[in-house]
Amino acid sequence: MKEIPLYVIIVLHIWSYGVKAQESGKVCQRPQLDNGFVDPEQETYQDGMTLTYACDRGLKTPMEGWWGMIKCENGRWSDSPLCTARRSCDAPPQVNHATIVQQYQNNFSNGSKVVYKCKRSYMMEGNADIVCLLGEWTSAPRCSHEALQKCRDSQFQCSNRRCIPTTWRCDKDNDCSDNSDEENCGLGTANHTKRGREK
Ligand SMILES: [Ca+2]
Repeated sequence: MKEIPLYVIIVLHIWSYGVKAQESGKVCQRPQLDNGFVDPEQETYQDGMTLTYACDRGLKTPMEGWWGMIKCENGRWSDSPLCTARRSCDAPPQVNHATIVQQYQNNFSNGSKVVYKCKRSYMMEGNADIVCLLGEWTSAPRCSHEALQKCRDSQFQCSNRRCIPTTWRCDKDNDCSDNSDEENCGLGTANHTKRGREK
């Protein structure tokens, strides 16, 4: 068998050493951070190193403390550093015909969650829980009785889905509470009143 020349062996050694060195210590580049500063400030960071960062006056990191922390993990940062104006949320939005299961608070920290529950005979559309993400709540559900309530033949369905007796339509009384029973009443249909009649 022909012997492998010495220079080939040397080149292979150098090459494999280089690959190993690259694999074991992939460095991270300095992360992009607007409105804040990193510490320590370097161009590259070694694998496994933790970088702290802080935000300019009035801005906050997504974390609870003043400082944010990210770690260089094999060439990638564990998270993107971020400085935003707010991270906590005010009270969650009110949803008609729903209650919030948790106790009321004035301030909700980033990542906190509240759960809505529709009142009896109302059905939920959307997710029951919403999350506070950097000062904004994710979209809240709706509670409607649309699907549950269907009027009988002798009834008129209001735009708000309430059911009223058909005879209450076009009688100059707002029985639906959204006045939809008094809309589109042609001439001559609204000439009776039910004053004095029990509703
Ligand atoms: Ca009416």
